[in-house]
Amino acid sequence: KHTLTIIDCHIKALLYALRALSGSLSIKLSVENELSNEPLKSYSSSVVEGGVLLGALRRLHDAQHDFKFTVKEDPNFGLFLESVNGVAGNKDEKTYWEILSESSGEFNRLDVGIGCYMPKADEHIVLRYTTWSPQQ
Ligand code: B12
Repeated sequence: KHTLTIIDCHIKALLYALRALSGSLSIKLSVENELSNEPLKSYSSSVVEGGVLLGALRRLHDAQHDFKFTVKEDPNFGLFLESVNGVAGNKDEKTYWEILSESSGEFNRLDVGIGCYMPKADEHIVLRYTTWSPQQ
């Protein structure tokens, strides 16, 4: 078991070095559902330097069979994240996927959508299924 842990560490270090060489950034992605008791899911993904969050979601989807998402094009603001892992936002129920960035336990909403936002290295992005209030 000990040897396996060491090998695991080396593989991680190697992957990290390869990503740095190819100009891609690692990010952490969490998916949480505020409206159900479903456990939080965490993934890691990567995006090319200067690339947008959509790229990290696509890469994750291609690599991981239990992560899927759909988008809808808005004529003014670009891509709207419509559903994650089969759960879709709904106008009548006022539910949607909120996109946040977490740092030191503090959560901040992104000020643009997935087609515009450029993640930083090692950023923790949170997709949170929640409801919107009337003033939002
Ligand atoms: C209400 C609102 C919402 C509601 C829409 C609910 C609904 N169905 O009515 C909810 C809460 C869902 C929402 C979510 C978000 N929003 Co909003 N929203 C608004 C707001 C205040 C008014 C929109 C509106 O009702 N217009 C009137 C109707 C008649 O026009 P409409 O074209 O049909 O409106 C649609 C679009 O605005 C769309 N929409 C709303 N927000 C967003 C965000 C993105 C990225 C996209 C592609 C579409 C989109 O939903 C509306 C209804 O279908 C605008 C501010 C503004 N100036 O427009 C921000 C605004 C559009 N939202 C913004 C943002 C950033 C977001 C989020 C990314 C925030 C986040 N970090 O989670 C999320 C989207 C996440 C995702 N899943 O992709 C920004 C977009 C900036 C940009 N250049 O990308 C704006 C301009 C506010 C701002 N200045 O920060 N939003």
